[in-house]
Amino acid sequence: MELNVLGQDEAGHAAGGGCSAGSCGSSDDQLAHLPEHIREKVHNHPCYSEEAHHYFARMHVAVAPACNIQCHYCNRKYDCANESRPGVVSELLDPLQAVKKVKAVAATIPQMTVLGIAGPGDPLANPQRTFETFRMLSEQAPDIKLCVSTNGLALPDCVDELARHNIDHVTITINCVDPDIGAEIYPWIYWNNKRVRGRKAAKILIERQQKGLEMLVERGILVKVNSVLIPGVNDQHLKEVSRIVKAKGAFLHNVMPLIAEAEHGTFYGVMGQRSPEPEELQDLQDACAGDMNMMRHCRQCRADAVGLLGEDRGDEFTLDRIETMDIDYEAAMVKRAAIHAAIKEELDERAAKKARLATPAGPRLVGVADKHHRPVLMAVATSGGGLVNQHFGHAREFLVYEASPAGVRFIGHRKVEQYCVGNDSCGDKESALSGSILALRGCEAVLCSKIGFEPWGELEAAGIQPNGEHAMEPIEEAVLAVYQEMIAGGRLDASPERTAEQCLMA
Ligand code: CLF
Ligand code: SF4
Repeated sequence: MELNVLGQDEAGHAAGGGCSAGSCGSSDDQLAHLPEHIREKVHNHPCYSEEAHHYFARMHVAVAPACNIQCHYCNRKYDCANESRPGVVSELLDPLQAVKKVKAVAATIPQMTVLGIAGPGDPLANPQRTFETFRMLSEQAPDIKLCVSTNGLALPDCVDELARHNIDHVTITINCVDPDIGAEIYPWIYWNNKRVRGRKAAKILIERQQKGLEMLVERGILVKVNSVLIPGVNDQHLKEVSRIVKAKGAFLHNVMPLIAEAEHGTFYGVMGQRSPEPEELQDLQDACAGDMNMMRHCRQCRADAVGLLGEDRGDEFTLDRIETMDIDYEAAMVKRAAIHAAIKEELDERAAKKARLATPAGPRLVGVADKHHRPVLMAVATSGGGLVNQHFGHAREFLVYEASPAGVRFIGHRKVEQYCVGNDSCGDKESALSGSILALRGCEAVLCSKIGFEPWGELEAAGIQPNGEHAMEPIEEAVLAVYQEMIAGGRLDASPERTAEQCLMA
């Protein structure tokens, strides 16, 4: 079957998945200033480059069951396909099974560029299984980038081994740099064959994380820092974390919301610790953004996630299914290289177009409005490729963009229950729609390829204007166009002496 750059067949069915896109701290514009060798490392990594995550997929293999610390937000389960959060997997794999699965996925989803090991425990607390997997993959599938995510406790002991296997993307989860705060997040660590508790444990962990970060930066390995935003625990403190990790050379900071539900059985879930509201997360990300590049498109993937960020195609690659697949990886690499080249061409074209639009001679993408026009949040339904290309009823998440006189920027995503699930159960539909309206609070428009009469009316009544006029257009251009329409329609707080047309030409 012929695949286009999105891995879609001629009928438009998403062989590469049904996810989404957005703009994060490492969007195309922010990559432009980077040295060539760094751009080369991040341009097709869906987590390190916002632009890349419109096109490229990642996968995780769950080869690392054990952990050497306990976090109050974690409860590792092995058989819960309905949960989507770090630490949860359906099948634990040994290294041989993992390599087979990676090759099967890479051959089926050619835009999968990155293999990450992220659990369900800590990869570096399982060094034999983790490095055996990396070793085999670097030999058998050299076209795949290798990536690892760790709590950092064992990191200083593993940096040389990571460098040996050409692993040039490492994520360290750093929730604090203050042991008193750490003692509220980590009840214990396992250190030198002993369980260490409280402040002393947190102090050791923090020192190991910071040392590991410094060692990786020294070796030129790109480091992303993940931090879990825990309201009332480290919310005020994370700006300091951001400042310090940036000063030490971390490439990107990813502040993620705490997931704490009683049914997950975590300490925080059971104790009723609340998760942050989207506005709290955005405010903190904005506050940290002054210090460093922020990632805003993280989907808090499962430890066995497969596909574009936000989608999970793991069911297509269960152990029994991959056993039946006959993979010719040499041939797959040829096809993968062709698709990667086509994606690169498309990305270059988009970047060139964006640059043209930003010149004084053309209509400007930024600075389109009078400074008196207030910012507007808009939700977008997309199935990838950076386009407004998804039916409202098919969306499982919406991307949220802010349009303002300063331009268009990605804010984050909001998960929803799919409205159209192929049955006529009005009760289900009603509750899915009211859930979506609640999730989209604060947004004034929702852009999608199509939308039914019924949800249209209810969204409008809730103050969210549905818009299907920009189907198949690039997201940022569509958001900008709707913002301009709002200005022209007098819906924003415009300066009375200037028309929208004048603002656009300004
Ligand atoms: Fe996986 Fe993490 Fe590598 Fe990405 S995920 S190990 S850096 S390949 Fe990405 Fe998923 Fe967020 Fe992680 S969206 S949870 S940041
Ligand atoms: Fe769970 Fe990861 Fe924390 Fe270990 S480091 S307890 S696996 S969240």
